[in-house]
Amino acid sequence: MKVFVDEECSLHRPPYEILSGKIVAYHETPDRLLQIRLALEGDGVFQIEDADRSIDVQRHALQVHSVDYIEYLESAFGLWVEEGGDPEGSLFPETFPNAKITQRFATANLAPRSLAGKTGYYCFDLSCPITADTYTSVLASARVSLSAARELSRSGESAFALSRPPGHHAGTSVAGGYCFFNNVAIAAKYLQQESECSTCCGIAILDIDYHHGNGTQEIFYSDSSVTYVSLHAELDYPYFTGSREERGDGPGEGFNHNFPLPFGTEDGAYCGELRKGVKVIKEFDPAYLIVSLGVDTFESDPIGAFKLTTACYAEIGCIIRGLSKPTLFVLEGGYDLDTIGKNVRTLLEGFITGAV
Ligand code: Q9C
Ligand code: ZN
Repeated sequence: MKVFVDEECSLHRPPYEILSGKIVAYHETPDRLLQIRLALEGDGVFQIEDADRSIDVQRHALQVHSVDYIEYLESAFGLWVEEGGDPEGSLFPETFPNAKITQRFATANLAPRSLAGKTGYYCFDLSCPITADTYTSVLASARVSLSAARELSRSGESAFALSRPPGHHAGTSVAGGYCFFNNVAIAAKYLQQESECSTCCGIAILDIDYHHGNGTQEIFYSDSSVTYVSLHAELDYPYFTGSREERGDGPGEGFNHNFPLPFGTEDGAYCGELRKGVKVIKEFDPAYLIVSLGVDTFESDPIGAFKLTTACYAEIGCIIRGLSKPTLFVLEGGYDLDTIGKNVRTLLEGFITGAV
């Protein structure tokens, strides 16, 4: 299996995040990529390939994200430094447009004009500080998923986008949960445009990150050509999305499927629910499958509360293999550096070989 990488993915390196009221080291680090790469390379099962620097990433990102959001991400850090921000530091939101104070903006569909206003407007939490290098890495991350998607559309061969920052929390015009561009959504739009049948080309997105992919859900909520299926922790971050009742809207109704699971979920129960999600995808019969691959479901993940073991990742890979679709795996979360490499490798090998 080909694995796409880009060294610019490692430039984004915020020094800290605010978690449970504490300033803690940023969990979403470049070391995550390094550990996974070390676990995948060396024995010929995976071929590491550089993403294509000639891809016009912004053009493809515009199929998913609003132009004002993209321009904000590109310019915010420079504007902040002009206003006196620390060039070595990171830009955090401080004031959010809570619905209880935004009547004027909601009715007129206005974006705030001040930088501080925009910084709250285009972000929903404290997990997405912007540094001098953030936008470079955001582009690189999408470039990796586009390069892997192109491999799928050209060869039909499944591929893995080994990229960061992750994407599934990022919506049309909002960053959050370590995510800025929604890499799987950008890849899905790319695959639809590249394939002969254009927008009728059905895509299924299977999200097995520990957290609900609120951004992916939002982007495709009214779209019947993309089925979104997510397994995630109920009652955990991002708190306001991911219920079973969210089934899509308008023409997209019935094409959004959430499987919220309790804290402490173990291998057997997880795979049982995964089989249900996979059944939904089988019935939809997509041309391509995209997997939002997070291993923060692991028992020793520092921010997740499921209890999956490494053996379970082989079974997950095997269950996904059962769909027999050209499959694009895109990295999302997973924060235990000692096991992230082994767990990702075990899942991909389960998919390749079908052995548990
Ligand atoms: N109290 C991904 O796995 N902070 N993002 C959670 C919980 C943000 C996770 C706070 C977690 C984001 C891609
Ligand atoms: Zn996650």
